[in-house]
Amino acid sequence: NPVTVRRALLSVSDKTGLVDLGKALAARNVELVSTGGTAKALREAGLEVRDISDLTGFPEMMDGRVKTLHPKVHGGLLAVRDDPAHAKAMYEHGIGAIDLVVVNLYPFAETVAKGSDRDEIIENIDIGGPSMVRSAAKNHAYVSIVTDPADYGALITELDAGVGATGYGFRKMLAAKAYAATAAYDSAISQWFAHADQQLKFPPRRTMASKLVTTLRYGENPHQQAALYVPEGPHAVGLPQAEQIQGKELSYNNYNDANAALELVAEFADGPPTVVIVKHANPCGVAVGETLAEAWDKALACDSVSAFGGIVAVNRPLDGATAEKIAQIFTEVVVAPGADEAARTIFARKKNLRLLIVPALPDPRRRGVSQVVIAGGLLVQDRDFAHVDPQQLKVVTKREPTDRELKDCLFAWTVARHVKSNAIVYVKDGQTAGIGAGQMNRRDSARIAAVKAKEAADTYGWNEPMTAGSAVASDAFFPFADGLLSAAEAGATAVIQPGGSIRDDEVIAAADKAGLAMVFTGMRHFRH
Ligand code: 93A
Repeated sequence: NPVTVRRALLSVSDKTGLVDLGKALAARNVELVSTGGTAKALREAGLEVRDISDLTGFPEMMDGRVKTLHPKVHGGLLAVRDDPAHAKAMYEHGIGAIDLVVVNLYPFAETVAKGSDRDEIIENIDIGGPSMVRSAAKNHAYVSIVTDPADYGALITELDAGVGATGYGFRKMLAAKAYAATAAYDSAISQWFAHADQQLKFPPRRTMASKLVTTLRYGENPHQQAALYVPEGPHAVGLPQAEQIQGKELSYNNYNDANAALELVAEFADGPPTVVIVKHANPCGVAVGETLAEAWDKALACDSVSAFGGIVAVNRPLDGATAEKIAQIFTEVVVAPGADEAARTIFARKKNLRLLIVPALPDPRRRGVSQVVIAGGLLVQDRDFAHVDPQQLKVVTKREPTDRELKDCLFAWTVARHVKSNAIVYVKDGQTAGIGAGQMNRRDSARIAAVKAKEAADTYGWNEPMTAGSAVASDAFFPFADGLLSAAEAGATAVIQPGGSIRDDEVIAAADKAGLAMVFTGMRHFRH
């Protein structure tokens, strides 16, 4: 059922493409109604606009907090037009139908990201915008709701095809997109609330004061002295708070590697049984399974050569079956949030294996600072606490990832942020299939990961490497198509990466040509 668009309500924070859209609508005899800033921008371009306050009979008030929250707006959006009772209510209360809503919301995430203070962040929680979006989307039987400036062109095309009217399929597609937008918006707000209290004043006037816990046998090399400290203020729990059940004293490298394993496995705190194997601070196998024992087998299969002498972390108390499997290869350290009697008994046979029980897994989203000593100074930064909201992923290819691909993409993305740059991580069915770490160019990382996957296939006698049909993550954008193409060659069918290269178009075209599904995260996770 086509609906002719006679009146449009425009209220946008991001004014990209607004004037062109306003002109196109005006040329199609659509009445434009707008809120303050939007009306101003349209008027300055010479367009005729009706103020929202004229429509509601109320001024915009309370610093703009109440602009469109009014029955004349929401009645106009929500009325079921062919319901006589609704039509009567519209008539009695002087409510006019609104056929099109163009809204994008106060830039909440951007306000947080630029380090604004609490008041400004709160002020950027949009209430009226999402309300209109949700009203219009609910009533998509009659109303078109556009929330993304990228859809302005499609809207005009639709209007022209329908001689001034939109079709049901188009409105329904827009409504689905609208609810995804408000869901992502609220999710960003709720994430901020979860972490607002931990927000640090940056930069700190002084760097963390710490107290000595213990000296270590030596540092990264035997000729270096070393010691372990804990911060004096509030801090996360981790290895310094762990109980060592057995094994030799931890070395400097053990701490560094075990911490890498612990911080990665903590990403899966709420997930299924997960095992991480680390070597030289890089993961060489990560997997989830029905049981920890199954996850161990899957993690080991990624790179069983590197796993020798590795550091293992798990996301739940260790059981005997898993301990038995771990004990079959030489393992330096095992970190777990618990271990049952059977596991302890099995490990007791391995005198040198260090077993550490941590009181809890550290929160990967906690705020904090990281610091690096440079000649003559100290580089201090926020720890990399930010996590991409899966709802904010942007599909950039013609093909959308399947559910399975998307799941593997997110898994690969989580692992990749814990791999030294340049990081390339292949994942298939909740199991790393190949990891390329620490190379000076991205293509080499992609190649190394593929070579390792081939070696694993040879070791296990598989017909094809696990990279066939995998998802691949890249910690930073592909600057050229070559890295992506070598991933496709290795058999990857889905890609997750930040995007943002000046050659994105080239990379997307290459992905389309290879039939890949690709999503952009908009967030980079370098780790050096
Ligand atoms: O402060 S609000 O939550 N209260 C409202 O009633 C309201 N109506 C629209 N925010 C509201 N908006 C938002 O204002 C829109 O979502 C849009 O982002 C922005 C546009 O304001 P302006 O046209 O003044 O630039």
